[in-house]
Amino acid sequence: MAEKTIFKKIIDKEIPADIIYEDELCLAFKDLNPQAPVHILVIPKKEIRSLGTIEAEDQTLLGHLLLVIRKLAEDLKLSEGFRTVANTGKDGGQTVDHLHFHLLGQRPLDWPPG
Ligand code: IU
Repeated sequence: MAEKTIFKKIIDKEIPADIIYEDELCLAFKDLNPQAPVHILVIPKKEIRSLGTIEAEDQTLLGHLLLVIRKLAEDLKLSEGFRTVANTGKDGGQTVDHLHFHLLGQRPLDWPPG
């Protein structure tokens, strides 16, 4: 068995996280190193490495994650806008090999990224 990622350990409640939303398919928790006043990570409970490895069977799950992001943005009153990022692979800056969407908001965000 491969070593569990840190996010899998959070899903399994082996290590703590500041969880703000959970359902049968996903989990949302505060990023430990926030880059904006709101910085949430939304992750599937299913072990998917990245957007680079999603399959057709994940279609409903992926749509669910986006709807959860929209709901969280609404609950967190990000009415001026927000950014959703999924870093993928080495060049994408991915550091944890479990699919995650960053939800960033409550400040104006620069573009393009570095
Ligand atoms: P990335 O897209 O793979 O670079 O994002 C990983 C994020 O996970 C990053 O923003 C970290 O601050 C965050 N994180 C965390 O919230 N808790 C942890 O234990 C670890 C990373 I390791």
